[in-house]
Amino acid sequence: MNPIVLITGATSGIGKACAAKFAAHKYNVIITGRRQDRLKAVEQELETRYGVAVLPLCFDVQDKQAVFQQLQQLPEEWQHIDILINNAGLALGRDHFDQASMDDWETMLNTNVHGLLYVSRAVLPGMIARKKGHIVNLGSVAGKDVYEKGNTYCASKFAVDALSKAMRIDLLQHNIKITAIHPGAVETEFSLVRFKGDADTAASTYTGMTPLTGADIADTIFYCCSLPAHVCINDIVITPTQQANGIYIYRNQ
Ligand code: NDP
Ligand code: 8X3
Repeated sequence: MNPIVLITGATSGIGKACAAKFAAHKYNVIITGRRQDRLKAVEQELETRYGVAVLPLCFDVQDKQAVFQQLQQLPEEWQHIDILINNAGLALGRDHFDQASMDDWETMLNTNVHGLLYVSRAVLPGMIARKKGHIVNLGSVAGKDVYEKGNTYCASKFAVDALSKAMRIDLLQHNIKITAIHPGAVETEFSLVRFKGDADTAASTYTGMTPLTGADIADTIFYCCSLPAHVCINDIVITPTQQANGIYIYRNQ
């Protein structure tokens, strides 16, 4: 039987690239997201191209009840989840602390932090029973250094960093690997979401530089998940060569 990976936020960007990478290596893939039409399209593409089984689950990771309802009622053949990739997440707005939207703050914290907590707790009992599993959390360079106008997005990713460390400690006894991946600029729909559909501002994020792609991050995650049972990569910060951290980017003139 093929191993199983569950990827949250697989309708776009890094999550979608991870789904393709793992499917190409004969994993059966559980893909999640809120956009049903996108899930259907990804499902069809993966099944056709890679001949693996795909289970699309449409829910909002902020909705605790929906998360547990969907993940506790998986069909028998999907219950043995080997790898969970907590990828669903977003930034909303880029504003000074005193001017940022508090609704945006709540959505970021509810998605990036609460969503990760709910999905992890829903998946963990099976991993604990089997004494085996690997959870990959998507942090960010924003979770390593705070930058101007990053306030609550940065805080949510600092929380992902802290939770990854905490999970690694508390789940040691259950033989569960925890890997945190902290990317710099990756060209996905991230900036379009952050700037609320303003395509010009979104594109300017990547002006004068060569950003990472979703596939770059998927390759890195797949590498971490392909290591022998006794090896765990704890933490990776990965940036474009033209980026030092969340603050310093060298742009071509
Ligand atoms: P995208 O916007 O391209 O993808 C985000 C994915 O998350 C989508 O599939 C979206 O699906 C899903 N998602 C968002 N909110 C929810 C929700 N409430 N419930 C369920 N799914 C949700 O961005 P990226 O691929 O770039 O981002 C993926 C992760 O990587 C995020 O956690 C982000 O913070 C992190 N990251 C991104 C970086 C970048 O520069 N791009 C750098 C560092 C970290 P749908 O809309 O269908 O629900
Ligand atoms: C996304 C990278 O630098 O825009 O997490 O915060 S950054």
